[in-house]
Amino acid sequence: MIEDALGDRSLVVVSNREPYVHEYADGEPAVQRPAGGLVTALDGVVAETGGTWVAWGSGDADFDPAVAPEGEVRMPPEARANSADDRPGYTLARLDLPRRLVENYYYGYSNQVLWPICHLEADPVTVDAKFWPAYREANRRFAERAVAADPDVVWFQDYHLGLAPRFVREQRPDARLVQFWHVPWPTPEFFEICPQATELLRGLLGNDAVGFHLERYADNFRDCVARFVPDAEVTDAGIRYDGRLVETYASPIGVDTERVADNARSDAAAHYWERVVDRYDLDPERPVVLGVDRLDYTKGVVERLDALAHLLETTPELAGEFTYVQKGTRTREGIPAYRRYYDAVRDRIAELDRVHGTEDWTPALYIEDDVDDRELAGLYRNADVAVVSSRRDGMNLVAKEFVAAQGRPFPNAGLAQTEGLDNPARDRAPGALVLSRFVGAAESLCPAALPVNPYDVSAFAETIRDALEMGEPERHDRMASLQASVRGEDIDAWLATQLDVLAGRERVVAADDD
Ligand code: ADQ
Repeated sequence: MIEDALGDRSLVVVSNREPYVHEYADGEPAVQRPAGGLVTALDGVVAETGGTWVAWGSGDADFDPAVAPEGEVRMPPEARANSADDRPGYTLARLDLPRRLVENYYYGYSNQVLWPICHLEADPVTVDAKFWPAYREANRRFAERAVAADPDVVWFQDYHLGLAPRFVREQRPDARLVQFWHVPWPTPEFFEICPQATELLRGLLGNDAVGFHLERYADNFRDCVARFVPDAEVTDAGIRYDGRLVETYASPIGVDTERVADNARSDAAAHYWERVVDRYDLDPERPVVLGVDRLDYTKGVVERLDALAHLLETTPELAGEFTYVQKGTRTREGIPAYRRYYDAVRDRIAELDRVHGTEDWTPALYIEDDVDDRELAGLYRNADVAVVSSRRDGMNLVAKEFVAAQGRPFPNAGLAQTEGLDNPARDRAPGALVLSRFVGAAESLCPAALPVNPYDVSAFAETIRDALEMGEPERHDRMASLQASVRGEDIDAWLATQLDVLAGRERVVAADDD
């Protein structure tokens, strides 16, 4: 697929995060494999082209002389440099960024200015005079390293790299540059609070194409260009800027549905769930409501816990009838708003348990285990209800992974028949999904997923109750529809579109069946 798309053109992928991290374990550098479908999928693409992946080297052993003194290492780990066999591989080019730069470009501009603005959150926006120069400097370094790889095609990932395309364009007017923006793009009325609105847009217009999950985000981007870049002309064919035509496109990201379904059926998934049941003394007959989130204020975890508290206050007969399991991951802890958010989540969970808990029942659990994909799938498959309640989210892959993990066909015979294992996963109906209207995934998953406005506490509480009370036939019907959507927009479909765009090929848009 990749060879067809790019031929012998060389590809350079640029992202803030690296696909493999070297960390010291017992004093020795050890490579950590990526978790999650996106990195795995991109890893496969770059490996097939034999190209270069430029990223910030964040691991403490990344620059160990035994690993990569100059920051360059052959990846994936199995691919040996100059190997006689033809196993694919690529060069991971790690940038050794000074701590101060990382603080101001990553924890600063990227995550205290751009992230909240893109998610329509004005309050957490914090502008420090050091942030923007650091963002420029970091982007310049990413761009320089990309140019050094002599690329024909450069593929930038996400909002940390808004200026790099322009820097690369200045040195490589002939290269094809494409960027995928993984978070929403706000309306001009909101984007104008960004002090560097115009410069940032000019940076992105260094690309030949800029991709978003939804058409709506691409429309917002074009509206922002029309408003803030006076010398750009927004036309139906694209944006005319600097003598070039910049295309925008929408391409909803998805998950590797087979892989997630296999993970959910694995022994590791069953074992992990068994451990959770034992550790917290969960009653196997009591339904589980699940939340899986990075503890980011955009994810609406606090709103969800408030809705659960409201539900128990207004419907006391539900006491003891379910357990809420919050799988959390701490994130961006260098930023005060994130540390406060973590505390707020923990406090609310403690409060729920204090106010509503009894000797036989703990209403809410918090799990912070470092889980792999299979263990995570074990949580998904054993939940009766999953709640994704982001205040705003570009797409949200947790919702899609939950759907894919419910397996097929139903009822899930595979789980019950896992050999040699007293598998605690019940042979039962699939879980129900409660989904915020404000995530990109809602466009394809609602109304088969029960839609909620996370700000509407009483309606949210009622929807959780509806999901808990949903009968088996309805669970099957809804899940069949959700699975069709998730399979139709999976990671392969997303990658195929990206490859077409990277290659500059005409894309064939599938005709609607009806
Ligand atoms: P994120 O904000 O990180 O991604 P999301 O898409 O929900 O949000 O999750 C990404 C991955 O993290 C998923 O594969 C999930 O399995 C994993 N994950 C999340 N919480 C976890 C937890 N507590 N424990 C273990 N794993 C966890 C950004 C955008 C999204 C967009 C993606 C991809 O914010 O809107 O869907 O990029 O484009």
